[in-house]
Amino acid sequence: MIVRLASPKIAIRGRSVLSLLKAGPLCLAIALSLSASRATLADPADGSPVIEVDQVIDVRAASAFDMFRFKPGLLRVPVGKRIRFLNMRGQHTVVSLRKMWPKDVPTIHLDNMSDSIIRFNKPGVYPLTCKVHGRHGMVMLVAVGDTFPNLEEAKAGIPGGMAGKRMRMLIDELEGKTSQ
Ligand SMILES: [Cu+2]
Repeated sequence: MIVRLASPKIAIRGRSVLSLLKAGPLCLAIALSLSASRATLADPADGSPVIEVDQVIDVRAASAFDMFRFKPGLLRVPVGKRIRFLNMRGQHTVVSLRKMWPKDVPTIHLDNMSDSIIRFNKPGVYPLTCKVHGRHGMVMLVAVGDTFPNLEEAKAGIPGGMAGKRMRMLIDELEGKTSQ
């Protein structure tokens, strides 16, 4: 399988992935070739399978809130883990929720990428939304490590509307206030 950088399509605070690589990024995004197979990828760090997040449109859902989703909504991973973002159905994006994002970590912006890998190298909570469907509550939370230095700050930046509703549910789940 050919893996290539598609830096023109990925901008993290306006800089290309290649320039981030040179700068020693905290988040590393690699877009896989569109022709890449769906075969499970191995994490080069330890050979374990790369964790996958899908962006789904469930046409059988009773409401928009349930129709447009990241799957899973809450994802807990160890520091340094790679996450593969799939976008198999629909025109989705993966974008940092800036008001909740750790101040010292470059934000993420993937537009309509079918298959991308992002590595999270610092403990914390990383809230992501889809620009297109965020208003329906299409947000997710990546929780990296065992402690989350920016959690309280992130809570203060929870957006309104359906996105905020889902984000509060995810944070409650993270903090063990629900049993999902
Ligand atoms: Cu979407």
